Amino acid sequence: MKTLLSFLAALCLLLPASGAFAQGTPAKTGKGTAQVQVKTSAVCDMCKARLEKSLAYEKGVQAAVLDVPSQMLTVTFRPDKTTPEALRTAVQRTGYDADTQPADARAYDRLPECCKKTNAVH
Ligand SMILES: [Cu+2]
Repeated sequence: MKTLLSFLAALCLLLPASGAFAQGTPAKTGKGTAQVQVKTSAVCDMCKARLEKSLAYEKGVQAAVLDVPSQMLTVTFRPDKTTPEALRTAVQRTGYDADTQPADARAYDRLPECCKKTNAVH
């Protein structure tokens, strides 16, 4: 598990510095924060905006950044306020798959055609 975590941490560093990190968020894995990566079914920039906004409203979330090409959502959160499970549920409620968990059907139905997971990343 420890190796997996360091692997994920290394991956994060390789991702382009986008949005939240560039705005001077303190140490990425600073005291009292943790990061989780969730593989989503997001396909475009609209999905990115939708997911990042939705996660930003979740309790305990400090930053949420989606990398569209890899469909990976990186969430920085307070482990004393929320859990990776709750964050994955929030992704599902927004209409996207979260790792192996399928999207909430009703939320998914409300997505515009271009955001359906039958589309390729675009
Ligand atoms: Cu979309």
